[in-house]
Amino acid sequence: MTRRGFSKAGAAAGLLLSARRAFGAATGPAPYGAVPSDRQLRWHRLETTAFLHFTVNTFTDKEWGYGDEDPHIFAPAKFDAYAIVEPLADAGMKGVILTAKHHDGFCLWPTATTDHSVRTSAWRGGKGDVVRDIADAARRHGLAFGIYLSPWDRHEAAYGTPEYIGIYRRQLRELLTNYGEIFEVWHDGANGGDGYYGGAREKRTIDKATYYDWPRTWELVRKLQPNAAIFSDVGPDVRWVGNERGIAGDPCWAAYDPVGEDGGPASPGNVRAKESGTGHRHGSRWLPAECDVSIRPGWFWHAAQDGRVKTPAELIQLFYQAVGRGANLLLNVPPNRDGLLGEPDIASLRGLGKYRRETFGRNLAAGARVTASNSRRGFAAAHLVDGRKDTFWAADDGVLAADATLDFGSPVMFSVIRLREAIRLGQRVDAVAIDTWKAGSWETIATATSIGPRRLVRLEQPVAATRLRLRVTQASACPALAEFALFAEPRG
Ligand code: FUL
Repeated sequence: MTRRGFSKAGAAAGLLLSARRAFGAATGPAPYGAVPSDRQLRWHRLETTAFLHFTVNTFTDKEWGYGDEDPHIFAPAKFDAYAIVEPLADAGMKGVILTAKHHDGFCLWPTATTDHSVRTSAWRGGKGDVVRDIADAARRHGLAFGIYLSPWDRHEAAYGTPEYIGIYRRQLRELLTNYGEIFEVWHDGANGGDGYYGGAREKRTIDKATYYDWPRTWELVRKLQPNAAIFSDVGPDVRWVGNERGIAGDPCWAAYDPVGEDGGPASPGNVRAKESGTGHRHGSRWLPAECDVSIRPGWFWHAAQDGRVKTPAELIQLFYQAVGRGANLLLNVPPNRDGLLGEPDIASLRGLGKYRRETFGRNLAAGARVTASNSRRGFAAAHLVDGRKDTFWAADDGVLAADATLDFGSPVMFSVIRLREAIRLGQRVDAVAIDTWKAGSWETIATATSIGPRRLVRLEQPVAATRLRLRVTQASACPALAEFALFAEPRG
Protein backbone atom coordinates (compact mmCIF):
# COMPACT_ATOMS: atom_id res chain seq x y z
CA MET A 1 0.00 0.00 0.00
CA THR A 2 1.33 3.47 -0.86
CA ARG A 3 1.73 6.00 1.90
CA ARG A 4 -1.23 7.97 0.54
CA GLY A 5 -3.35 4.84 0.43
CA PHE A 6 -2.28 4.05 3.94
CA SER A 7 -3.22 7.45 5.36
CA LYS A 8 -6.56 7.32 3.52
CA ALA A 9 -7.25 3.95 5.08
CA GLY A 10 -6.19 5.33 8.44
CA ALA A 11 -8.60 8.23 8.12
CA ALA A 12 -11.43 5.90 7.13
CA ALA A 13 -10.75 3.69 10.16
CA GLY A 14 -10.76 6.79 12.39
CA LEU A 15 -14.11 7.88 10.94
CA LEU A 16 -15.58 4.45 11.53
CA LEU A 17 -14.40 4.51 15.12
CA SER A 18 -15.93 7.91 15.82
CA ALA A 19 -19.16 6.85 14.07
CA ARG A 20 -19.25 3.80 16.33
CA ARG A 21 -18.77 5.97 19.38
CA ALA A 22 -21.46 8.40 18.26
CA PHE A 23 -24.09 5.82 17.29
CA GLY A 24 -23.07 3.05 19.65
CA ALA A 25 -22.39 0.54 16.85
CA ALA A 26 -21.84 -3.07 17.85
CA THR A 27 -18.38 -4.19 18.88
CA GLY A 28 -17.85 -7.89 19.43
CA PRO A 29 -16.02 -9.34 22.41
CA ALA A 30 -12.24 -9.72 22.15
CA PRO A 31 -11.10 -13.34 21.68
CA TYR A 32 -10.28 -15.25 24.86
CA GLY A 33 -7.33 -17.66 25.20
CA ALA A 34 -6.48 -20.13 22.45
CA VAL A 35 -8.55 -19.83 19.26
CA PRO A 36 -9.00 -22.22 16.32
CA SER A 37 -7.44 -21.79 12.87
CA ASP A 38 -9.74 -21.77 9.82
CA ARG A 39 -8.51 -25.30 9.13
CA GLN A 40 -9.61 -26.41 12.58
CA LEU A 41 -12.95 -24.63 12.23
CA ARG A 42 -13.63 -26.60 9.04
CA TRP A 43 -12.62 -29.82 10.82
CA HIS A 44 -14.98 -29.12 13.74
CA ARG A 45 -17.91 -28.87 11.35
CA LEU A 46 -17.43 -32.49 10.22
CA GLU A 47 -18.47 -33.88 13.65
CA THR A 48 -18.37 -37.54 12.56
CA THR A 49 -15.97 -39.22 10.14
CA ALA A 50 -15.21 -42.85 9.30
CA PHE A 51 -12.03 -44.87 9.42
CA LEU A 52 -11.33 -47.77 7.05
CA HIS A 53 -8.75 -50.27 8.30
CA PHE A 54 -8.01 -52.51 5.36
CA THR A 55 -4.84 -54.30 4.24
CA VAL A 56 -3.11 -57.71 4.29
CA ASN A 57 -4.25 -58.11 7.92
CA THR A 58 -7.80 -58.49 6.62
CA PHE A 59 -6.62 -61.74 4.99
CA THR A 60 -4.25 -63.01 7.72
CA ASP A 61 -6.65 -62.37 10.61
CA LYS A 62 -4.10 -60.17 12.36
CA GLU A 63 -4.21 -56.70 13.92
CA TRP A 64 -0.54 -55.91 13.31
CA GLY A 65 1.05 -57.58 10.27
CA TYR A 66 4.70 -58.52 10.68
CA GLY A 67 5.73 -57.13 7.29
CA ASP A 68 6.59 -60.46 5.59
CA GLU A 69 3.17 -60.98 3.98
CA ASP A 70 3.03 -62.06 0.36
CA PRO A 71 1.28 -59.26 -1.61
CA HIS A 72 -0.81 -61.93 -3.35
CA ILE A 73 -2.81 -62.58 -0.22
CA PHE A 74 -4.43 -59.16 -0.75
CA ALA A 75 -7.32 -60.38 -2.93
CA PRO A 76 -10.62 -58.56 -2.21
CA ALA A 77 -12.46 -60.13 -5.15
CA LYS A 78 -15.64 -58.02 -4.87
CA PHE A 79 -14.02 -54.77 -3.75
CA ASP A 80 -16.47 -51.94 -4.37
CA ALA A 81 -15.48 -48.57 -2.96
CA TYR A 82 -18.83 -47.00 -3.82
CA ALA A 83 -20.67 -49.72 -1.86
CA ILE A 84 -18.29 -49.25 1.10
CA VAL A 85 -18.79 -45.50 1.33
CA GLU A 86 -22.58 -45.45 0.82
CA PRO A 87 -23.55 -46.74 4.32
CA LEU A 88 -20.97 -44.38 5.86
CA ALA A 89 -22.62 -41.44 4.12
CA ASP A 90 -26.05 -42.69 5.21
CA ALA A 91 -24.84 -42.71 8.84
CA GLY A 92 -23.98 -39.01 8.55
CA MET A 93 -20.21 -39.39 8.20
CA LYS A 94 -18.70 -36.32 6.57
CA GLY A 95 -15.28 -37.75 5.79
CA VAL A 96 -13.46 -41.05 5.44
CA ILE A 97 -9.84 -41.87 6.35
CA LEU A 98 -8.21 -44.91 4.74
CA THR A 99 -5.17 -46.84 6.04
CA ALA A 100 -3.10 -46.27 2.91
CA LYS A 101 -0.30 -48.12 4.76
CA HIS A 102 -0.52 -49.82 8.15
CA HIS A 103 2.41 -51.03 10.28
CA ASP A 104 2.98 -54.07 7.97
CA GLY A 105 4.13 -51.69 5.23
CA PHE A 106 1.82 -52.94 2.44
CA CYS A 107 0.78 -49.93 0.33
CA LEU A 108 -2.79 -49.79 -0.96
CA TRP A 109 -1.74 -47.58 -3.87
CA PRO A 110 0.82 -48.30 -6.64
CA THR A 111 3.65 -46.37 -5.00
CA ALA A 112 7.02 -45.86 -6.65
CA THR A 113 8.76 -46.15 -3.27
CA THR A 114 8.48 -49.93 -2.80
CA ASP A 115 7.37 -53.13 -4.53
CA HIS A 116 5.36 -54.07 -1.48
CA SER A 117 2.02 -52.80 -2.74
CA VAL A 118 -1.14 -53.51 -4.72
CA ARG A 119 1.05 -53.24 -7.83
CA THR A 120 2.77 -56.56 -7.07
CA SER A 121 -0.39 -58.33 -5.96
CA ALA A 122 -2.59 -60.34 -8.30
CA TRP A 123 -5.57 -58.19 -7.35
CA ARG A 124 -6.91 -56.58 -10.54
CA GLY A 125 -3.76 -57.84 -12.31
CA GLY A 126 -1.64 -55.38 -10.31
CA LYS A 127 -3.57 -52.44 -11.77
CA GLY A 128 -5.79 -51.73 -8.78
CA ASP A 129 -5.54 -48.69 -6.52
CA VAL A 130 -7.59 -48.79 -3.32
CA VAL A 131 -6.67 -45.21 -2.44
CA ARG A 132 -7.94 -43.93 -5.80
CA ASP A 133 -11.19 -45.88 -5.60
CA ILE A 134 -12.01 -44.83 -2.03
CA ALA A 135 -11.05 -41.19 -2.72
CA ASP A 136 -13.34 -41.11 -5.79
CA ALA A 137 -16.20 -42.89 -4.03
CA ALA A 138 -15.93 -40.54 -1.06
CA ARG A 139 -16.29 -37.51 -3.31
CA ARG A 140 -19.20 -39.02 -5.20
CA HIS A 141 -21.00 -39.48 -1.89
CA GLY A 142 -20.06 -35.96 -0.73
CA LEU A 143 -17.51 -37.06 1.87
CA ALA A 144 -14.06 -35.58 2.39
CA PHE A 145 -11.12 -37.94 2.00
CA GLY A 146 -8.20 -38.42 4.39
CA ILE A 147 -5.24 -40.73 4.76
CA TYR A 148 -3.55 -42.77 7.48
CA LEU A 149 0.11 -43.50 6.70
CA SER A 150 1.81 -45.53 9.42
CA PRO A 151 5.22 -44.14 10.33
CA TRP A 152 6.23 -47.58 11.64
CA ASP A 153 6.95 -49.85 8.67
CA ARG A 154 7.74 -53.45 9.55
CA HIS A 155 8.46 -54.44 5.93
CA GLU A 156 10.92 -51.77 4.88
CA ALA A 157 14.61 -52.70 5.16
CA ALA A 158 15.59 -49.06 5.72
CA TYR A 159 13.29 -48.62 8.73
CA GLY A 160 15.26 -47.15 11.61
CA THR A 161 17.79 -45.36 9.36
CA PRO A 162 17.59 -41.77 8.06
CA GLU A 163 16.90 -43.17 4.57
CA TYR A 164 13.48 -44.36 5.70
CA ILE A 165 12.38 -40.83 6.59
CA GLY A 166 12.94 -39.92 2.93
CA ILE A 167 10.81 -42.89 1.87
CA TYR A 168 8.03 -41.96 4.29
CA ARG A 169 7.99 -38.40 2.97
CA ARG A 170 7.94 -39.59 -0.65
CA GLN A 171 4.96 -41.77 0.18
CA LEU A 172 3.24 -38.80 1.75
CA ARG A 173 4.04 -36.68 -1.28
CA GLU A 174 2.45 -39.26 -3.59
CA LEU A 175 -0.68 -39.44 -1.46
CA LEU A 176 -0.95 -35.69 -1.04
CA THR A 177 -0.45 -34.83 -4.70
CA ASN A 178 -2.27 -37.54 -6.66
CA TYR A 179 -5.60 -37.96 -4.90
CA GLY A 180 -7.18 -34.51 -4.80
CA GLU A 181 -8.03 -32.57 -1.67
CA ILE A 182 -7.15 -34.33 1.59
CA PHE A 183 -9.02 -33.21 4.73
CA GLU A 184 -6.97 -35.02 7.37
CA VAL A 185 -3.57 -36.69 7.62
CA TRP A 186 -3.37 -39.28 10.39
CA HIS A 187 -0.03 -40.12 11.99
CA ASP A 188 -0.39 -42.76 14.65
CA GLY A 189 1.91 -43.19 17.60
CA ALA A 190 2.79 -46.91 17.45
CA ASN A 191 6.46 -46.87 16.60
CA GLY A 192 9.28 -49.39 16.38
CA GLY A 193 9.67 -52.93 17.69
CA ASP A 194 10.12 -56.25 15.99
CA GLY A 195 9.43 -56.82 12.31
CA TYR A 196 10.55 -58.32 9.02
CA TYR A 197 12.58 -55.28 7.87
CA GLY A 198 13.55 -56.63 4.45
CA GLY A 199 14.40 -60.04 5.91
CA ALA A 200 16.42 -58.90 8.94
CA ARG A 201 13.66 -60.15 11.28
CA GLU A 202 14.83 -58.20 14.26
CA LYS A 203 13.75 -55.63 16.81
CA ARG A 204 14.35 -51.99 15.93
CA THR A 205 13.75 -49.23 18.38
CA ILE A 206 13.72 -45.60 17.41
CA ASP A 207 13.84 -42.37 19.40
CA LYS A 208 10.24 -41.17 19.26
CA ALA A 209 11.25 -37.59 19.93
CA THR A 210 13.81 -37.22 17.15
CA TYR A 211 13.72 -40.04 14.59
CA TYR A 212 10.81 -38.89 12.46
CA ASP A 213 11.67 -35.16 12.58
CA TRP A 214 7.94 -34.43 12.62
CA PRO A 215 8.12 -30.64 12.21
CA ARG A 216 9.63 -31.07 8.74
CA THR A 217 7.07 -33.69 7.74
CA TRP A 218 4.25 -31.43 8.90
CA GLU A 219 5.76 -28.60 6.82
CA LEU A 220 5.52 -30.87 3.80
CA VAL A 221 1.84 -31.58 4.54
CA ARG A 222 1.20 -27.85 4.90
CA LYS A 223 2.88 -27.16 1.59
CA LEU A 224 1.05 -29.87 -0.36
CA GLN A 225 -2.34 -29.75 1.39
CA PRO A 226 -2.69 -26.48 3.29
CA ASN A 227 -6.30 -27.27 4.25
CA ALA A 228 -5.57 -30.71 5.71
CA ALA A 229 -5.83 -31.10 9.47
CA ILE A 230 -2.86 -33.01 10.87
CA PHE A 231 -3.68 -35.56 13.58
CA SER A 232 -1.29 -37.12 16.08
CA ASP A 233 -0.96 -37.54 19.84
CA VAL A 234 0.29 -33.96 19.86
CA GLY A 235 -1.48 -32.36 16.89
CA PRO A 236 -0.50 -29.90 15.46
CA ASP A 237 -4.20 -29.51 14.48
CA VAL A 238 -6.07 -32.39 16.11
CA ARG A 239 -5.13 -34.42 19.18
CA TRP A 240 -5.73 -38.05 20.05
CA VAL A 241 -8.30 -38.27 22.83
CA GLY A 242 -6.12 -40.66 24.84
CA ASN A 243 -8.17 -43.87 24.52
CA GLU A 244 -9.46 -46.11 21.74
CA ARG A 245 -12.94 -46.46 23.20
CA GLY A 246 -14.31 -43.39 21.44
CA ILE A 247 -14.96 -41.48 24.65
CA ALA A 248 -14.00 -37.85 25.28
CA GLY A 249 -13.36 -36.48 28.75
CA ASP A 250 -16.06 -34.54 30.55
CA PRO A 251 -15.16 -31.74 30.52
CA CYS A 252 -13.34 -31.86 27.21
CA TRP A 253 -11.51 -28.57 26.58
CA ALA A 254 -10.30 -27.78 23.09
CA ALA A 255 -7.12 -26.20 24.46
CA TYR A 256 -4.21 -28.48 25.29
CA ASP A 257 -0.46 -28.36 25.93
CA PRO A 258 0.66 -31.98 25.53
CA VAL A 259 3.29 -33.26 27.97
CA GLY A 260 5.41 -36.42 27.57
CA GLU A 261 4.82 -39.47 29.79
CA ASP A 262 7.77 -38.49 31.99
CA GLY A 263 6.74 -34.81 32.17
CA GLY A 264 9.21 -33.79 29.44
CA PRO A 265 8.39 -32.73 25.86
CA ALA A 266 5.67 -34.78 24.17
CA SER A 267 5.89 -36.37 20.72
CA PRO A 268 3.69 -38.81 18.76
CA GLY A 269 3.78 -42.03 20.79
CA ASN A 270 4.89 -40.24 23.96
CA VAL A 271 2.11 -38.28 25.58
CA ARG A 272 0.40 -38.30 28.97
CA ALA A 273 -2.73 -39.85 27.53
CA LYS A 274 -4.82 -39.36 30.65
CA GLU A 275 -4.70 -35.59 30.12
CA SER A 276 -5.62 -35.85 26.43
CA GLY A 277 -9.26 -36.65 27.21
CA THR A 278 -10.00 -33.49 29.12
CA GLY A 279 -7.42 -31.15 27.59
CA HIS A 280 -6.34 -28.13 29.62
CA ARG A 281 -8.84 -25.45 30.55
CA HIS A 282 -6.39 -22.62 30.00
CA GLY A 283 -4.01 -24.38 27.62
CA SER A 284 -2.11 -22.22 25.18
CA ARG A 285 -2.95 -24.13 21.96
CA TRP A 286 -6.31 -24.88 20.34
CA LEU A 287 -5.86 -28.62 19.85
CA PRO A 288 -9.26 -30.35 19.81
CA ALA A 289 -9.80 -34.04 20.52
CA GLU A 290 -10.68 -36.75 18.04
CA CYS A 291 -12.21 -40.00 19.38
CA ASP A 292 -11.14 -42.98 17.31
CA VAL A 293 -12.98 -46.23 17.96
CA SER A 294 -13.85 -49.35 16.01
CA ILE A 295 -17.36 -50.63 15.37
CA ARG A 296 -15.86 -54.07 16.18
CA PRO A 297 -13.42 -55.19 18.90
CA GLY A 298 -10.50 -55.08 16.40
CA TRP A 299 -9.44 -52.37 13.96
CA PHE A 300 -9.33 -54.92 11.13
CA TRP A 301 -12.07 -57.28 10.00
CA HIS A 302 -12.08 -60.74 11.60
CA ALA A 303 -14.79 -63.31 10.81
CA ALA A 304 -14.88 -64.31 14.47
CA GLN A 305 -16.02 -60.79 15.39
CA ASP A 306 -19.05 -60.66 13.09
CA GLY A 307 -21.27 -61.21 16.11
CA ARG A 308 -19.62 -58.46 18.14
CA VAL A 309 -20.44 -55.43 16.02
CA LYS A 310 -21.60 -52.47 18.11
CA THR A 311 -25.36 -52.03 18.03
CA PRO A 312 -27.05 -48.80 16.87
CA ALA A 313 -27.74 -48.00 20.55
CA GLU A 314 -24.02 -48.35 21.36
CA LEU A 315 -23.06 -46.14 18.41
CA ILE A 316 -25.59 -43.53 19.51
CA GLN A 317 -24.11 -43.60 23.01
CA LEU A 318 -20.62 -43.08 21.54
CA PHE A 319 -21.96 -40.21 19.48
CA TYR A 320 -23.01 -38.44 22.70
CA GLN A 321 -19.78 -39.31 24.51
CA ALA A 322 -17.61 -37.93 21.72
CA VAL A 323 -19.50 -35.44 19.56
CA GLY A 324 -21.69 -34.41 22.48
CA ARG A 325 -18.63 -33.30 24.42
CA GLY A 326 -17.22 -31.20 21.60
CA ALA A 327 -14.85 -33.81 20.10
CA ASN A 328 -15.11 -35.41 16.66
CA LEU A 329 -15.95 -39.11 16.36
CA LEU A 330 -13.78 -41.17 14.02
CA LEU A 331 -15.63 -44.46 13.68
CA ASN A 332 -13.75 -47.38 12.16
CA VAL A 333 -15.73 -49.77 9.95
CA PRO A 334 -13.33 -52.34 8.48
CA PRO A 335 -13.99 -53.84 5.03
CA ASN A 336 -14.00 -57.65 4.89
CA ARG A 337 -12.16 -60.11 2.63
CA ASP A 338 -14.63 -59.55 -0.21
CA GLY A 339 -13.72 -55.87 -0.12
CA LEU A 340 -17.14 -54.83 1.20
CA LEU A 341 -18.58 -53.88 4.58
CA GLY A 342 -20.20 -56.68 6.55
CA GLU A 343 -23.98 -56.92 6.87
CA PRO A 344 -24.02 -56.38 10.67
CA ASP A 345 -21.82 -53.28 10.29
CA ILE A 346 -24.10 -51.86 7.60
CA ALA A 347 -27.18 -52.52 9.74
CA SER A 348 -25.66 -50.62 12.70
CA LEU A 349 -24.61 -47.72 10.49
CA ARG A 350 -28.13 -47.47 9.09
CA GLY A 351 -29.52 -47.44 12.62
CA LEU A 352 -27.22 -44.57 13.57
CA GLY A 353 -28.13 -42.63 10.43
CA LYS A 354 -31.85 -43.07 11.00
CA TYR A 355 -31.54 -41.93 14.61
CA ARG A 356 -29.54 -38.84 13.61
CA ARG A 357 -32.00 -37.85 10.91
CA GLU A 358 -35.03 -38.38 13.11
CA THR A 359 -33.54 -36.60 16.11
CA PHE A 360 -31.62 -33.70 14.63
CA GLY A 361 -33.81 -33.00 11.62
CA ARG A 362 -35.95 -30.46 13.47
CA ASN A 363 -34.82 -27.85 16.00
CA LEU A 364 -37.76 -27.32 18.35
CA ALA A 365 -36.28 -24.13 19.80
CA ALA A 366 -36.26 -22.37 16.42
CA GLY A 367 -38.29 -19.21 16.54
CA ALA A 368 -38.68 -19.09 20.35
CA ARG A 369 -38.97 -15.63 21.93
CA VAL A 370 -35.69 -15.02 23.76
CA THR A 371 -34.82 -12.46 26.43
CA ALA A 372 -31.59 -12.19 28.40
CA SER A 373 -30.27 -10.80 31.67
CA ASN A 374 -27.54 -9.06 29.71
CA SER A 375 -26.85 -8.65 26.01
CA ARG A 376 -24.14 -6.76 24.33
CA ARG A 377 -25.38 -4.26 21.75
CA GLY A 378 -25.78 -6.06 18.41
CA PHE A 379 -25.46 -9.52 19.98
CA ALA A 380 -29.00 -10.21 21.13
CA ALA A 381 -30.01 -13.53 22.67
CA ALA A 382 -32.38 -14.12 19.71
CA HIS A 383 -29.25 -15.23 17.82
CA LEU A 384 -29.29 -18.40 19.92
CA VAL A 385 -32.27 -19.66 17.94
CA ASP A 386 -31.80 -18.03 14.52
CA GLY A 387 -30.36 -21.20 12.96
CA ARG A 388 -27.15 -19.42 11.94
CA LYS A 389 -23.69 -20.45 13.05
CA ASP A 390 -22.08 -17.09 12.33
CA THR A 391 -24.27 -15.03 14.68
CA PHE A 392 -24.22 -15.22 18.46
CA TRP A 393 -25.47 -13.91 21.75
CA ALA A 394 -22.78 -12.16 23.80
CA ALA A 395 -22.74 -10.40 27.14
CA ASP A 396 -20.97 -7.16 27.94
CA ASP A 397 -17.30 -7.25 28.89
CA GLY A 398 -16.82 -8.29 32.49
CA VAL A 399 -20.21 -10.07 32.70
CA LEU A 400 -19.29 -13.68 33.52
CA ALA A 401 -22.71 -14.99 34.56
CA ALA A 402 -25.77 -14.33 32.41
CA ASP A 403 -28.96 -16.06 31.47
CA ALA A 404 -31.27 -16.27 28.49
CA THR A 405 -34.91 -17.26 28.73
CA LEU A 406 -36.73 -18.96 25.87
CA ASP A 407 -40.49 -18.76 25.62
CA PHE A 408 -42.21 -21.16 23.22
CA GLY A 409 -45.78 -19.98 23.76
CA SER A 410 -46.98 -23.57 24.25
CA PRO A 411 -45.32 -26.70 25.68
CA VAL A 412 -42.48 -28.21 23.71
CA MET A 413 -41.38 -31.79 24.34
CA PHE A 414 -37.67 -32.53 23.99
CA SER A 415 -34.94 -34.89 25.21
CA VAL A 416 -31.75 -33.42 23.72
CA ILE A 417 -30.27 -29.95 24.18
CA ARG A 418 -27.51 -28.65 21.93
CA LEU A 419 -25.32 -25.68 22.76
CA ARG A 420 -22.54 -24.10 20.72
CA GLU A 421 -20.08 -21.36 21.56
CA ALA A 422 -18.86 -18.81 19.03
CA ILE A 423 -15.48 -20.59 19.04
CA ARG A 424 -13.70 -18.11 16.80
CA LEU A 425 -13.59 -16.13 20.05
CA GLY A 426 -12.19 -19.05 22.05
CA GLN A 427 -13.72 -21.31 24.69
CA ARG A 428 -15.18 -18.86 27.19
CA VAL A 429 -17.85 -20.70 29.15
CA ASP A 430 -16.94 -22.92 32.13
CA ALA A 431 -20.35 -24.12 33.27
CA VAL A 432 -24.04 -23.82 32.45
CA ALA A 433 -27.36 -24.91 33.92
CA ILE A 434 -30.71 -25.36 32.19
CA ASP A 435 -33.96 -24.77 34.02
CA THR A 436 -37.61 -25.19 33.13
CA TRP A 437 -40.43 -23.11 34.53
CA LYS A 438 -42.65 -25.38 36.60
CA ALA A 439 -45.52 -24.43 38.90
CA GLY A 440 -44.26 -20.94 39.53
CA SER A 441 -40.54 -21.55 39.92
CA TRP A 442 -37.46 -22.59 37.99
CA GLU A 443 -36.33 -26.20 38.22
CA THR A 444 -32.87 -27.26 37.05
CA ILE A 445 -33.04 -30.17 34.59
CA ALA A 446 -29.40 -30.29 33.48
CA THR A 447 -25.93 -28.87 34.07
CA ALA A 448 -22.85 -29.06 31.87
CA THR A 449 -19.26 -27.82 31.79
CA SER A 450 -17.22 -27.36 28.59
CA ILE A 451 -19.13 -26.42 25.42
CA GLY A 452 -16.74 -25.22 22.72
CA PRO A 453 -17.88 -26.29 19.23
CA ARG A 454 -20.84 -28.15 20.76
CA ARG A 455 -22.32 -29.76 23.83
CA LEU A 456 -25.16 -32.23 23.62
CA VAL A 457 -27.14 -32.92 26.76
CA ARG A 458 -29.22 -36.07 26.48
CA LEU A 459 -31.92 -36.21 29.12
CA GLU A 460 -32.97 -39.50 30.66
CA GLN A 461 -36.62 -38.68 30.08
CA PRO A 462 -38.30 -36.33 27.60
CA VAL A 463 -39.25 -33.03 29.23
CA ALA A 464 -42.12 -30.72 28.33
CA ALA A 465 -41.65 -26.98 28.86
CA THR A 466 -43.19 -23.72 27.73
CA ARG A 467 -40.39 -21.64 29.20
CA LEU A 468 -36.79 -22.62 29.54
CA ARG A 469 -33.77 -20.81 30.94
CA LEU A 470 -30.12 -21.19 30.00
CA ARG A 471 -27.87 -19.98 32.81
CA VAL A 472 -24.18 -19.41 32.24
CA THR A 473 -23.06 -19.98 35.82
CA GLN A 474 -19.34 -19.56 35.25
CA ALA A 475 -17.24 -18.12 32.45
CA SER A 476 -13.66 -16.97 31.99
CA ALA A 477 -14.69 -14.12 29.68
CA CYS A 478 -18.09 -12.71 28.76
CA PRO A 479 -20.01 -15.59 27.16
CA ALA A 480 -20.50 -15.73 23.38
CA LEU A 481 -22.97 -18.48 22.45
CA ALA A 482 -24.02 -19.26 18.91
CA GLU A 483 -26.77 -21.80 19.49
CA PHE A 484 -29.32 -23.19 21.85
CA ALA A 485 -31.28 -25.98 20.18
CA LEU A 486 -33.78 -28.61 21.33
CA PHE A 487 -34.54 -31.97 19.79
CA ALA A 488 -36.87 -34.87 20.41
CA GLU A 489 -35.50 -38.38 20.04
CA PRO A 490 -37.69 -40.89 18.22
CA ARG A 491 -39.78 -42.87 20.68
CA GLY A 492 -39.54 -46.57 21.19
C1 FUL B 1 -2.88 -47.50 16.50
C2 FUL B 1 -2.49 -48.72 15.67
O1 FUL B 1 -1.47 -49.45 16.32
C3 FUL B 1 -3.73 -49.57 15.51
O2 FUL B 1 -3.46 -50.74 14.76
C4 FUL B 1 -4.79 -48.73 14.81
O3 FUL B 1 -4.36 -48.38 13.51
C5 FUL B 1 -5.07 -47.47 15.61
C6 FUL B 1 -6.08 -46.56 14.98
O4 FUL B 1 -3.87 -46.74 15.82
O5 FUL B 1 -1.82 -46.69 16.76
